[in-house]
Amino acid sequence: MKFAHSQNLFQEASLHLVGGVDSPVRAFKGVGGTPLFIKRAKGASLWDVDGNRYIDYVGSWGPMIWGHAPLFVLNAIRRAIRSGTSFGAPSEAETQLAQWVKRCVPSIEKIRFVNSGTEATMGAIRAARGYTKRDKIIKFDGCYHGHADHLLVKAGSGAQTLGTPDSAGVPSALAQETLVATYNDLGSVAALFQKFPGQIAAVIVEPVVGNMGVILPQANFLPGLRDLCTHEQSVLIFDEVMTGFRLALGGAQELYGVKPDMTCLGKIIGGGLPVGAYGGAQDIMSVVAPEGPVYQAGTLSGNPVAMAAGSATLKELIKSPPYAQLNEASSELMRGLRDIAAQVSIPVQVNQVGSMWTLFFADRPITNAGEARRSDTKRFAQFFHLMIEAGVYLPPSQFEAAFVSAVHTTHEFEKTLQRAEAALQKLREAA
Ligand code: KE4
Repeated sequence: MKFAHSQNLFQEASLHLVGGVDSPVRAFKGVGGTPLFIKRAKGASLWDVDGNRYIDYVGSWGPMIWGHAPLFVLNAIRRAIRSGTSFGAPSEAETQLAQWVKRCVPSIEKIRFVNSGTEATMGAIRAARGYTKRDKIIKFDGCYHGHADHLLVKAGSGAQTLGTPDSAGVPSALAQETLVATYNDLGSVAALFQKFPGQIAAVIVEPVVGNMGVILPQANFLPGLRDLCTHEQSVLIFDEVMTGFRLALGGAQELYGVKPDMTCLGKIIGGGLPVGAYGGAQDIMSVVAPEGPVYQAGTLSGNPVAMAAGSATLKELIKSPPYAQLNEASSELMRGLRDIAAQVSIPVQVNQVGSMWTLFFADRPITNAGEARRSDTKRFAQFFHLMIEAGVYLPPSQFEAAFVSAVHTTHEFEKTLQRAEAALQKLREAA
């Protein structure tokens, strides 16, 4: 494969955009080499500017559950855009998307749309702090909730990839209000509640971690968080920006049967356009302006075009839920990857929930961030580039989730496994 045009474009981009990108993880720092510039995407495929075609398992980091550019979303955008692009005033489209979300996520009684997952978690935490009149929050080592100052503490995803889980530029006075526990370790959470009684506004968690690679909640973990927050009168916030509408219509809270007090959403609910949302129990959400004293605003929040894309996406998920098929197809792919790695005696851990998965180059189970950090990121980088050369586009970091869409076919899975086998064999030979 040739990548000359991507290389030229990256050189030019780097003169104008910080690091040549608009989001750090895209810069391939976690795997080395030059990022690919994508020309177009359709279904399960991407084409880069050099004309190379890839089976895409990034799906724009989660939104593309129906694959790229599904006609029903493009048509919804076309219809909406004829009436204008933004009004900065209420539109029926916002109420429609709110109704679709509430129909699928019953724990959400009131919702606020914003423009990103970061804004969603920022809003949720400010509401929780306003509601409880407490300042401290608990997050989990390795979880990523966007780039708000108080959440860039032991953060996963791009922050972990770049080795900056505790970002520069975050005042220590602020970071001190963020307490860090260990995912899947209820004792670490109870200890913080014991140490700071009556001071913790909220616990925010990725119910299934996607931002250290995929890490599954152990049996008692989410119910245990629910009990602790109820007992301590702290707000339990599920950050379902990635898992919302990905794992089930009702997200991880439906899959695991645990009801949070607040939920953050993003990615899929925008159908590929910028939409985030936070919502929850009426009495908590009533603290948010203009009903209450917690301020949060946004010029393009509830944008009618983005709302139309989100509604078209959710309507199709409600009409034809793809989850059983996604689970079966993804499990099949995971079985294939495990078998191939075993055949070539390369130790891997394959973590998967539904259509979210990660192949860790590690010889022991990965159940928290510390264990994920022990993965062989060098070997992951080698595998990543071998798969790129073979036309398979994986997330450019060991600490990210890969995604299967509802339009990936058996043919693509077969090609993926053939190419993974060749790549893993090369790694074995090079060992
Ligand atoms: P955005 O601000 O990027 O829309 O959402 C932040 C966010 C919040 N919560 C969770 C669970 C998330 O996964 C994210 C964003 N995910 C990353 C990928 N792991 C976005 C990709 C990027 O940073 O470029």
